[in-house]
Amino acid sequence: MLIQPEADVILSGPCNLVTGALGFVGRHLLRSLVAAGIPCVGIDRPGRDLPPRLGLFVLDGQVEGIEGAVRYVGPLGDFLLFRQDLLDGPGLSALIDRLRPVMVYHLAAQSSAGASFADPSGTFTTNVTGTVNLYEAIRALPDVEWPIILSVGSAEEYGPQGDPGLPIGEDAPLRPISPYGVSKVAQTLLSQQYVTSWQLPIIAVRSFSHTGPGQDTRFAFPAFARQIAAAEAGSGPSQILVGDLTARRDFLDVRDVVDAYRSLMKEGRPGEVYNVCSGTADTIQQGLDTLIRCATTKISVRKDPELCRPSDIPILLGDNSKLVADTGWSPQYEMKQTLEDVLAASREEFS
Ligand code: A2R
Repeated sequence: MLIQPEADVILSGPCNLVTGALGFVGRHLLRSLVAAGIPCVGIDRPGRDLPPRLGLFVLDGQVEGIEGAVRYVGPLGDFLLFRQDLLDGPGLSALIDRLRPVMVYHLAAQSSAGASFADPSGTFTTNVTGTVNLYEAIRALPDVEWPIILSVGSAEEYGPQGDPGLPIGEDAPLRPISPYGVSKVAQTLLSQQYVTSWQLPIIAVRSFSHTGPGQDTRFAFPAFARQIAAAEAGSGPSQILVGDLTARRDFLDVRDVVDAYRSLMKEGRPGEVYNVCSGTADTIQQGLDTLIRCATTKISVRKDPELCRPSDIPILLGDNSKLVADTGWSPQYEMKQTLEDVLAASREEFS
């Protein structure tokens, strides 16, 4: 369906750009930005079919007169989406030149540490070359028009720190042990290099684990929740498969992560790195127990060695005091609520 461009309104003023817009965090971020009345444009790579629904947003169709754009509409407002691969440097530059965003949330990535062992090269290309292409596209704009950029890195950059190094502050040594972690170290260092060499206003974050409704089942809690929901619906076995449950992780709800990103765009200091984390760590077992307690049918658990990584970090516990001091941010969601929402989203699939 072709629609008339009210979309012009989005493109004619200062917009916020979200890379990786169709991903887990991108959807939650767009919902938050659109609800605040901010004109938003997302980009994500071409290839797969566009999802007809993204949370509260519904795919409305191509936008007449604006090549390559589709529009998602929702009760709180709309956003435009361009299919653009970050690895296509010239295409990306042309799009950035056309959009001239005032803020760029750079989320696009191969985002799974586990998957990075099977595809280290693809992980590196996407996370490092994709970031270079984005920064070069932005640098080509007149410097008075440079947007503030948020580069999203990961706690996987820290790797194992040992007990005396906990909680992990931003100055901790970087000891990544997955291809993903190494790629995110490179992304964060590149961000700092662009600040130093060119004064591009980039704020870097290292985000610890986060979950919430809509996360991919490559990640532990959505994978458990989906199996539980399938068992409840009689569509799957009551014995669920799990990986290593002993790892301790510092978990946040994705909606709190989105709030932290937005706060940093307002109050954060370009050139700085910020941990985004809760400051507490639980085992994956504890989260699984919470999900099982919420189940309406009896669930048993079997360990599947295939689900364990070749190397894993025993504990990631972050220090969020820099983020809190600079922005006043504090998390709003209890982990129990988050996990109930993850399970509720999985149940919808089977209803
Ligand atoms: O791989 P796909 O087809 O699912 O698309 C992902 C997209 N993406 C790209 N977009 C443009 N050009 C590329 N070359 C490219 N490669 C991947 O980025 C996906 O739609 C999005 C990332 O979403 P998720 O995998 O769901 O990640 P999530 O959880 O939203 O994480 C956001 C950021 C990432 O930088 C993570 O490394 C960090 O937070 O934890």
